[in-house]
Amino acid sequence: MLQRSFAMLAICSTSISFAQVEKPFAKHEVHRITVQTPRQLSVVTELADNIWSCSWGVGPIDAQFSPEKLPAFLAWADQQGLEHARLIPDVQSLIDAEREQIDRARRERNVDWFATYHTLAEINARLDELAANFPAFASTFSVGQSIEGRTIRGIRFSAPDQPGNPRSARPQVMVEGAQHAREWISPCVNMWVADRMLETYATDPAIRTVLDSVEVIVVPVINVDGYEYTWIPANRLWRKNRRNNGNGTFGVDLNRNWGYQWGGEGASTATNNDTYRGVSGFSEPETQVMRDFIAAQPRLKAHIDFHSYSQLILSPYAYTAALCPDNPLFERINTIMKDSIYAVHQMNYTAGPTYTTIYPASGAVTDWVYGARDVLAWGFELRDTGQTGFVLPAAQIVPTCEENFQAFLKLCEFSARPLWFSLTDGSLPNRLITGTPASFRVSIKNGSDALDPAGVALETRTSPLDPFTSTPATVQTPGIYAAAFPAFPCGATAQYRISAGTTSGRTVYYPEDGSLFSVPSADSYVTFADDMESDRGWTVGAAGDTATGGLWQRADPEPTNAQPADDASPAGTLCWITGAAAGANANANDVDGGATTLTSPRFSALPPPATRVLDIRIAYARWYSNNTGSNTNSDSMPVQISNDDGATWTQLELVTENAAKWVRKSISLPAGVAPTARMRLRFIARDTGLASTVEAGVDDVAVDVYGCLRNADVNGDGGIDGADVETFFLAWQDAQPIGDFNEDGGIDGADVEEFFLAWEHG
Ligand code: 0X9
Ligand code: ZN
Repeated sequence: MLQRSFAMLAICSTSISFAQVEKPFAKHEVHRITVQTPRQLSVVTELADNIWSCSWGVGPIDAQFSPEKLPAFLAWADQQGLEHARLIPDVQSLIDAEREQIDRARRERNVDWFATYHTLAEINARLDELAANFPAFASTFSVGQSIEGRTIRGIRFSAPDQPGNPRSARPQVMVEGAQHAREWISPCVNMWVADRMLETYATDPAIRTVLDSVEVIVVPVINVDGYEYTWIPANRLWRKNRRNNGNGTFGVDLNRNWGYQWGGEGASTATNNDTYRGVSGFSEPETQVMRDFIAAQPRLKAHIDFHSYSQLILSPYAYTAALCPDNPLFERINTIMKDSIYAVHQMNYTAGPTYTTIYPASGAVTDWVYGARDVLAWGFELRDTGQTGFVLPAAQIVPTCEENFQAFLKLCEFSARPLWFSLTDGSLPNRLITGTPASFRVSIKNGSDALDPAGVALETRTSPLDPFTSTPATVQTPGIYAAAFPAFPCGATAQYRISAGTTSGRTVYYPEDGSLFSVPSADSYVTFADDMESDRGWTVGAAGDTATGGLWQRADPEPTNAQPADDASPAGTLCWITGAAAGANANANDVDGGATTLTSPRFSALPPPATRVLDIRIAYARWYSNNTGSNTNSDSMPVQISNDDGATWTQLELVTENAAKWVRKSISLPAGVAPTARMRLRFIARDTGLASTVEAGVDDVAVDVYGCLRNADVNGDGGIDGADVETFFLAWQDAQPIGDFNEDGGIDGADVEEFFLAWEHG
């Protein structure tokens, strides 16, 4: 065995045999620690040998400890009552296994390029090979030089010119990777993008469509010096570039060095820190040449910066919690990409704005690409979720590439669209209320074409047989267009779409796939509404309640990290809350010792007479928190409805979501619960089993019956008159279907009563 490894060393001089080097990370453990205070965060940073997740705040953080440093950490964590779990028992064994796998793959011939990890030289050789194999499609380029003088290289490719479709007019999509040296899976995914698109263009119609419509630009390794450095096993976990900071420390975090909002939150001024931002924005040659390269791409529409690990899809901004102007568009594409990843290997990637989804980070590439260049930009965190972290086993290279390639393809499809539509309100209207004006708002951003702002309209119809009615849309705020829905008869379902003209004379539609949105129209009857500003007769306490603290009270809540600072209503201050006072900490006035039940006063959910009910909705705003302190997520809050004054209850939902905000729910009355005039709603906040921090709130309860007055025009002649009375009574006597006017399955006196009520209404 030893001999064999010496033999390998002789053949393959660039490889460093794992047997020859020391084992600097032997028995190093990685722990996930949930830090609760900034002080705890800085203690963890001091006690750890290396931070794996460069988090700048409270919450989970992954940190590596040597056997020498581990005992001090464990003792301190116990003393602080800090939650922590061991993710990796021995970092060295992962690195050793990785090295053995690389050596093995090199010994075997004809192994797939993606079966193992590759050096910078191998990556560059593969770029040249691809360009040589597909000269009509691909060419390599040099971005510029690193601080140690290495060349940052890339490849660009698209289908050759076609009639009316020259390459020079196609939108561009860019991917890049390895700003962070140790995140080895990142270059793999970049290389997969180039490899798969070029190799399968001829045989895969989906790839053909994409490469006929966009140009792809790939820069697999930005931090060339750092990447090369990590191929020495003892440096495997290096993150930054290799700048000599002149004080004995090395490296600037390239993803903190981009010059848009540089120097803000989530970056360090300390040269030895893994998130050291550099002396100024774009102080590093690597970010300078990348900046100039990106700025020189005239039709760049979308950009992905690949990192690892955590399985995240991160949209701007990273430097602030404020949502970026195109957040609705990002959310739409985030969901499309997330779903396309999941479809491949059922892997969950969490998507959202960077600041809130991972942590604050200023000087990140995505903020510059989006903020300074107005190009849609993402940071992806690839596999895994901490089981192996940066040292992802080679067996996961292909599946990771496969799933992220699908997200990339979706982004290419999106980039090729003439205009980008998204819902400014996050979702479609789920109902139009007759007599209440409603408008549809949509955000439109230029994609590969440009919008003609005068040419935006809402097109509606109620039947496929009808022509569309067009209502012009007007600009609300830049990029956001609104158009009023015309009036629809109660019970009709409106079908609609947005049409938009482009400056090049095209008309494009949203939905883009030729389908239509639809929304039912109904009358609305609010039978109960309470914003909790006055005492409407809610009661606290029910049989079985044993809570000893944190009982429900109607109050203005005091903020903690588990409890809101305000009620939910736009106007007003009061809500129902478990233990309104903040106390010494979040755990001081939460629910303790069992359940506390909040029960509504009696209310009606009955429709007005002669109404055909389409839906009955129970709406409320709720707060729930069970993810601070110890034994997180060990509790839940049932929300239940009764139609017999509280004798029996049916569950509407079991709340476990720690949303950290008020969540508005609107839930249909379950089919098995008939509406009565003796309805009640209740919320059971509880701390059961393991003691944990539970805070709950309720506000803005409303009960809405949606329906339409039954149509007394039973003979269908368009008028409501004596002839309808005659038709109804004949049908009623003969037990014909029309006689069951209230549609309850029987023909009886109630039908007569409802018919006359409806008839009188006209
Ligand atoms: O801290 C970072 O730079 C990234 N996480 S990592 O663990 N790979 O270091 C996240 C930053 C978000 N990425 C981009 N905005 N590009
Ligand atoms: Zn990274």
